[in-house]
Amino acid sequence: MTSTPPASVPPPVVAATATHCPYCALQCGTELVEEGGGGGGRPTIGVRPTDFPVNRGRLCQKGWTAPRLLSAGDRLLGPLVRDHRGGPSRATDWPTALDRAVAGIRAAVDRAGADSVAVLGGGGLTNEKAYLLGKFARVALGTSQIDYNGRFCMSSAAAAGNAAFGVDRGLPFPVTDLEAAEVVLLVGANPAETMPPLMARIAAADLVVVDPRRTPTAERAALHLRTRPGTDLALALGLLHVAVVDGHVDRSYVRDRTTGFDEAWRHAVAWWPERTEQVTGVPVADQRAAVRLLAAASHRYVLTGRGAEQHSTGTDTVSAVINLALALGLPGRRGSGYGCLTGQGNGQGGREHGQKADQLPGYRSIEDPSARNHVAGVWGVRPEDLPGPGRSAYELLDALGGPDGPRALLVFGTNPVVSAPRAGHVTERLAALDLLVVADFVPSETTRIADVVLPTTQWAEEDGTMTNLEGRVLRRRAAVPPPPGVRTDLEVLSALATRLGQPAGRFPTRPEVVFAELAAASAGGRADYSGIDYDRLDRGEALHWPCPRTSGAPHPGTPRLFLDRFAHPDGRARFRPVAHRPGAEPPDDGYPLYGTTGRVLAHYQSGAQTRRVPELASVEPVPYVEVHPDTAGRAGLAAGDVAHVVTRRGRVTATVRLVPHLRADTVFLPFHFPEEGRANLITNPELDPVSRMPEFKVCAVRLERAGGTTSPGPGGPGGSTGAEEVR
Ligand SMILES: Nc1nc2c(c(=O)[nH]1)N[C@H]1C(S)=C(S)[C@@H](COP(=O)(O)OP(=O)(O)OC[C@H]3O[C@@H](n4cnc5c(=O)[nH]c(N)nc54)[C@H](O)[C@@H]3O)O[C@H]1N2
Ligand SMILES: Nc1nc2c(c(=O)[nH]1)N[C@H]1C(S)=C(S)[C@@H](COP(=O)(O)OP(=O)(O)OC[C@H]3O[C@@H](n4cnc5c(=O)[nH]c(N)nc54)[C@H](O)[C@@H]3O)O[C@H]1N2
Ligand code: SF4
Ligand SMILES: [Mo]
Repeated sequence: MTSTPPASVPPPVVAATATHCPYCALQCGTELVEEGGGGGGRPTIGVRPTDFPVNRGRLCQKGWTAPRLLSAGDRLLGPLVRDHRGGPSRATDWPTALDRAVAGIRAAVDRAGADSVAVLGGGGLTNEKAYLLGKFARVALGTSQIDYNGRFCMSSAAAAGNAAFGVDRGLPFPVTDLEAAEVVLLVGANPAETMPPLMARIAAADLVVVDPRRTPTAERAALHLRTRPGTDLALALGLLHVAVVDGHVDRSYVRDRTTGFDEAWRHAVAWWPERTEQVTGVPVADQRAAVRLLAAASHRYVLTGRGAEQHSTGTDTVSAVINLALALGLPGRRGSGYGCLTGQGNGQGGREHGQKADQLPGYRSIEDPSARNHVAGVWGVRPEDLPGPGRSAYELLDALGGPDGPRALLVFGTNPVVSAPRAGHVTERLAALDLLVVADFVPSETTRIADVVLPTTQWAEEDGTMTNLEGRVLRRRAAVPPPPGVRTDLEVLSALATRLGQPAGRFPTRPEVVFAELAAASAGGRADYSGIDYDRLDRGEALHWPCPRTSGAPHPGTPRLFLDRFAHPDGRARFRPVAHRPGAEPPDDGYPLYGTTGRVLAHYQSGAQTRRVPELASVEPVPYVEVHPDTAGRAGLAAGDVAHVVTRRGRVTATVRLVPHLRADTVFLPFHFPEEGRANLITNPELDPVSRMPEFKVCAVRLERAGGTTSPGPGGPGGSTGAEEVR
């Protein structure tokens, strides 16, 4: 057999590789096929959807174009270092780059101890990477200072879900259960743009959509409740009020399966419909219609998205929504339920394996002595040597380079220069570090200011597992070899750990080996993966956690949680009594409008990936702001004008897009754009007291023409819109 076949022999038929889309939490099933020689000797890869249950032969345009990123023209193909902060960066070899990173880590530790080194992870990392990153921080660095971008994404829903049900899994049922839904209430979610194939799963249902904007999802709704931003908590209390007063509470369910209804009701009793209308802007008739629709159906679901959650009131808001779902008797019932639509590809698994400041693998608390014992045993360290909880993501970023804050930061899988709230300030904090190390596969706005850039493999070049929004563990499979010069994140972590004096065996680089260790570390935890292995996944078993190891027949996994009991010791779900409070920054004369932010179909997150895909970049090439025509007119702005959207924290430059269906008191900015178009230059980092989630979804803004300022006072922009309605 020769290694190079003669030219006359046709190339071997390459079998398709079954894997999943790299982007969102739906994790659509795909097959990758080699389509011949691409640029630079790299094969080009074609993608096609599979009949996987969440997508059944569909993909959104991000999924269709995902392979383009593998051959991005400016892909990082070798490490970069900067000899001094702010100086030019230069290409180097791996040993030099790793030595440089480790020298900087050691210098920070020598100066101020282990907590002077911090780690920021991401919900796009595979389970294996997220697990090894948490272990690296706690064991190799010995730091408590690790958190991840899921804090900006899922943390409020997770806190509320844990409080209500005793465990938090985005959807406690398979996505396909939604196909039988007659009614779906979507609170602050826009799946028509953020998870398009999901719309086919809920196509048969009447949708009730709560969103200040008439989104493509709201266009398809039977009922659109166009709330004032930041008032979903009041709306949920109001809907509970209607449900109780109009006699729709499922009394026997509340009696048999829950506790705390009376206390929750006491907080909703004063939210009669007229008051709710005044605060939320949702007409009384629509409140009643929404509850009636939900109450009349036998298969009904309530789902929340970031619009409800990314608030300083996010945890209480989700709790109020769950209270409504419990009163109607939905959670833990076949054909009905409550769920949160998780966001990033591994937004679910990413939060279970220990990259969150207060958690150890298996979704365990880092403060729980038995969890510490168990995990320390798996890691071969002493429990007393494991650090305690660290700062939450924004608090960590805010502390960087400050008197008690970390001096060095390692970033894996997030782009905070674009995606963190109050991004101008965060960028300054990053610049104040002594050392910034970033692992990525493309140049991001954060790699651009790093001292050491470590180039990594991408989804189609690596093996691993992801856990999708329904808690199902999925195999990511390598379809092409990585370009020479890049390493996997696992290899990077292992190389750093061994340079820091760790035994190599403690930081394995084979994903399957890491998974086996992760599974052992999770055993007995809330997210128990110990019964899952690559063989079972490769046989196509649909394994949803918890899936504990058994001595007899393998555990089948748990597609539906809570059917018999909730995860609290008494088996009951808990109503959580919550009272309304407004957002942290109400509009005033100087900043009379609500500013909110979110996503568009063509772009993903900070845009580091999708802005590099020509087919996507050309759909939405520039930052824009959605404005009601009347509001624009008052600010002297017309369609296509360049505007500044200004808050107390800074201003964004964006092109005006007139949207007649938008609330006149609200403007909307997508957050996918860099530089002066970063929506996060203006967002408010006020944190939810429980989840530490920042208030991405509402702050007080004013509009100005770029280059000239219009007077914002009474009668100025927004004069008769948001400000007065609120008062
Ligand atoms: N195309 C695309 N898809 C994605 C992503 C992406 O970046 N691009 N990201 C993935 C990730 S990580 C996530 S977290 C999900 C997010 O998925 P979604 O939650 O669907 O996305 P968002 O656009 O952030 O917010 C949803 C809606 O909330 C509305 N909203 C704003 N303020 C409020 C409010 O106060 N109340 C209510 N009720 N609604 C409000 C916005 O108008 C927006 O339409 O999407 C995932 N899918
Ligand atoms: N204003 C506003 N801000 C927001 C939001 C909002 O709605 N409004 N939403 C928030 C939410 S929900 C989220 S999830 C965050 C997301 O924001 P980010 O965390 O910034 O998300 P990404 O753009 O996905 O950044 C991931 C980076 O890591 C790289 N990357 C991807 N996979 C890997 C990997 O496996 N290994 C390595 N080493 N690198 C990888 C990508 O190339 C990219 O540069 O933004 C938050 N920020
Ligand atoms: S919906 Fe999500 S997982 Fe599916 S193709 Fe689009 S980005 Fe990928
Ligand atoms: Mo997210």
